[in-house]
Amino acid sequence: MNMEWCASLPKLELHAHLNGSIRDSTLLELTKAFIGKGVINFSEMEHIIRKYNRSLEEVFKLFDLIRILTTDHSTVTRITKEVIEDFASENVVYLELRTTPKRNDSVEMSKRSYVEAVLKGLRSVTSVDVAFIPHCEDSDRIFTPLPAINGHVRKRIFVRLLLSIDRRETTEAAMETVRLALEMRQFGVVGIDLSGNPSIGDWTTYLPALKFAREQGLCVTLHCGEVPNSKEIKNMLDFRPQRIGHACYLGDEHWRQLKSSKIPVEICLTSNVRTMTVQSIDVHHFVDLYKAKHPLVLCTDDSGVFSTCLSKEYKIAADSFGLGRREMFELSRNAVEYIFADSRVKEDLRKVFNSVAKSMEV
Ligand code: 6MZ
Repeated sequence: MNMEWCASLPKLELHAHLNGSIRDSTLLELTKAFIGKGVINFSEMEHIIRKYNRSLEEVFKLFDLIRILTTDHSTVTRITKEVIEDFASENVVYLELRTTPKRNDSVEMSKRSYVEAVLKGLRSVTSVDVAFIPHCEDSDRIFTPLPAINGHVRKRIFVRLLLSIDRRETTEAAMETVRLALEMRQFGVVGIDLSGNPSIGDWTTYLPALKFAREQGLCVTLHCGEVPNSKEIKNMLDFRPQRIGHACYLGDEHWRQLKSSKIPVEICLTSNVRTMTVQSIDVHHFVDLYKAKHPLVLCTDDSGVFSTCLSKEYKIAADSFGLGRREMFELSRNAVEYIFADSRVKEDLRKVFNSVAKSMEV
């Protein structure tokens, strides 16, 4: 499959972690600023960054290092802005960006001020139009090209936020995140994600917060089956989240349950292969789910950490599983039905796909 075609295809990104999606150049710049401060072991950082296939444990070590680099408000704002620009530049028309609100007393950061720094990042994007406030979008405008500046039609991207609960947190901290998400709904927060190192913690710690989120009308997505844990996988599927991410270690009974539930799966091909949660691309569960017509969506997970982008993920899927343009177009278009934003946004996105179907030769 032609990479240019994959890049020009309108795409939806539903599983992208902010701090995992930082540009390499920015990460390097931030790392350099810490040299000599004794906080970061530069050679350890460099070793992990340069390593191609990292185990899941090494990936989480890298996240701990990234967390040190991105602890102040202005850096959070900067990386948010850059991540949105990067997704928009490859024709992502809808981005559900997820991030863990962090408290850091040393820089007077609260979970709330962290999210405010993210919102500042959304507002500071100038190279594309960012629509993130619900009910304020003029639905005709996304469809009608905006006035050309120097011959270029401005790009437009819908952005919604998911607040993540880290599996290292307490029940109370998770509750705080959910309450914050509820207060921030007016600024485009649409749901809650449970993520973090899947080998630690017990997801039932967060069940009260997840139930509360759902009762209050927030959508919930869970990292499910990233490591073998049969009981947890079953309980997560029983909870019936609106979506799940990964689904690598499901047993036969889980597959039956998942398929009958029709819960959409966020598929992260490169992430799964690089962290070796799937043996190789040709045995990836994408094939089984795709053949069963199970709802699924291709995502990057951590485009910075795994040196990928959404267009690349589409190309990998097309090349590895023998899908043509028509199938890839439908795969991308179907994702509209699994977003957490409201029906007006869905309607706008359907129009986007209809408007380009002919020129995409599908
Ligand atoms: C589980 C992951 C993840 O939230 O600081 N995260 N959690 N599995 C994965 N697969 C590789 N990739 C990223 O972004 C970074 C955080 O997202 C979660 C981890 O908690 C990581 O620290 P934010 O913006």
